[in-house]
Amino acid sequence: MKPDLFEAPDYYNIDDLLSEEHKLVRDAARDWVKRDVSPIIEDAAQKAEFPKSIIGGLAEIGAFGPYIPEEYGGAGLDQISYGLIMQEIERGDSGVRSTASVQSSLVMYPIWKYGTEEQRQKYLPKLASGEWMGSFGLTEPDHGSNPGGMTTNFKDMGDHYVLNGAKLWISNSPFCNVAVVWAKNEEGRIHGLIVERGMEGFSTPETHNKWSLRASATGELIFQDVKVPKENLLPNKSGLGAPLGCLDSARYGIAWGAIGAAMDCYDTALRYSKERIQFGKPIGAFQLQQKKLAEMITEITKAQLLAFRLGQLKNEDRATSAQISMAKRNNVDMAIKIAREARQMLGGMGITGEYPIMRHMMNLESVITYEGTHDIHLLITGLDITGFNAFK
Ligand code: TGC
Ligand code: FAD
Repeated sequence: MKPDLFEAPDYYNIDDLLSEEHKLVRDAARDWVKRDVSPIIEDAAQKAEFPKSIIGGLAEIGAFGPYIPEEYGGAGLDQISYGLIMQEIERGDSGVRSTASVQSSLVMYPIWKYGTEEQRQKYLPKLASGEWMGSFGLTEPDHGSNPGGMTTNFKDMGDHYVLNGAKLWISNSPFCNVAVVWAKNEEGRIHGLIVERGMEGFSTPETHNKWSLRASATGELIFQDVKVPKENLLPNKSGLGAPLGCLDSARYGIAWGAIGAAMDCYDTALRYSKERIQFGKPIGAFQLQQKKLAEMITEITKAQLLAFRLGQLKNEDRATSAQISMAKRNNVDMAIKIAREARQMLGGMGITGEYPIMRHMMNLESVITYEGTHDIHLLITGLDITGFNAFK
């Protein structure tokens, strides 16, 4: 892969809206991605291997629990810093951002918000340092967009629970030490359980042959009569709203992360357009290529403003789930369209691993599907503005 010459676009001087702390956090993540992710990521994606060597670096830049209080090992940052970290990591690769999103928003967040003090003390510091890695099991083979239909279940055996069922498409599953698993009790109420690797009957087979998110490990979580200690139930929230609350935090991070992938594609295409000569001049001098670049920077700028405003609302605890859905949907769609246009601008070179664009483009096919598909988020906006529920 070519050396990482990335220069971040900031067409509307959005940096002026950031605090010194935001910029320090952002720049540390940016430098780390350039130094430790860019040189290895293409090879990892080609080999379809999660690069475990980056776990320590992710912890150091605060990507594991950016907004979790410092007393539990988190970075204690605000929501805009969290977003900026996700933006920078996804500028490197969506799969790396996935690993951080799952660890922070889908594993640490529910333990912090719905867990006991003992659970927080036991798990959060180890997850923040990367000593332990987590996964989040909501999706099942027959229940993706409709997680409320899940069949994974647990029974109360007096001094422990017995868990049965299967989860599919689970990021980090093949190497996770702990999994936050959503399952129904005998009354059909959804609860979160912390399942640890090594519990008898718990297995995590890897899903192979992905064309997308190849540098992230994806797999299953299978539970066959797994004995789960009673103290591993998250007691402070139940019902579908509990996992969906975690998704709000992860979807918000994705709204920022997608900007990173788009910025990388735009920056690569812009540089290429100035260097690549056809018909005696740089391709960037042709109006059709300028149209592509001008539309890209316009869409990136709009997405940056959307994410920044949403971050302000999140900091004030005023962001609604529907607002988060809109930002996730818009920004991922923006990024995938930019990746497709940018790839074309590089001609044949665009399909090679010499440049990051095709990898981003393929990754974004997962990002537009997970954490709620593009269509599901549209229906969430539709419900919010009309009051009519298209899911029922
Ligand atoms: P519905 O009846 O609307 O709601 C059930 C309960 O949940 C509440 N609720 C929420 N709470 C918090 N945050 C949200 N975003 C919420 N949305 C709804 C709701 O108020 C209700 O509460 P209560 O107290 O009345 O019971 O549920 P539904 O069954 O009709 O489904 C609604 C729908 C389709 C929007 C939802 O299920 C959905 O979002 N589906 C998409 C599924 C999804 O996003 N799965 C993601 C799996 S995890 C993943 O993809 C990780 S990828 C990680 C990575 O690598 O980055
Ligand atoms: P389906 O729900 O079967 O949807 C198929 C199509 O039907 C989609 O286009 C959808 O938009 C459409 N559709 C569904 N319902 C409606 C409707 N009511 N109206 C209109 N259209 C509809 N899950 C986890 O729990 N944890 C993870 O860590 C995780 N990581 C993932 C990593 C990757 C790489 C991928 C690809 C997925 C991951 N997922 C994870 C699962 C992801 O959240 C689901 O794939 C996603 O929610 C969609 O579910 P599905 O694949 O079953 O598609």
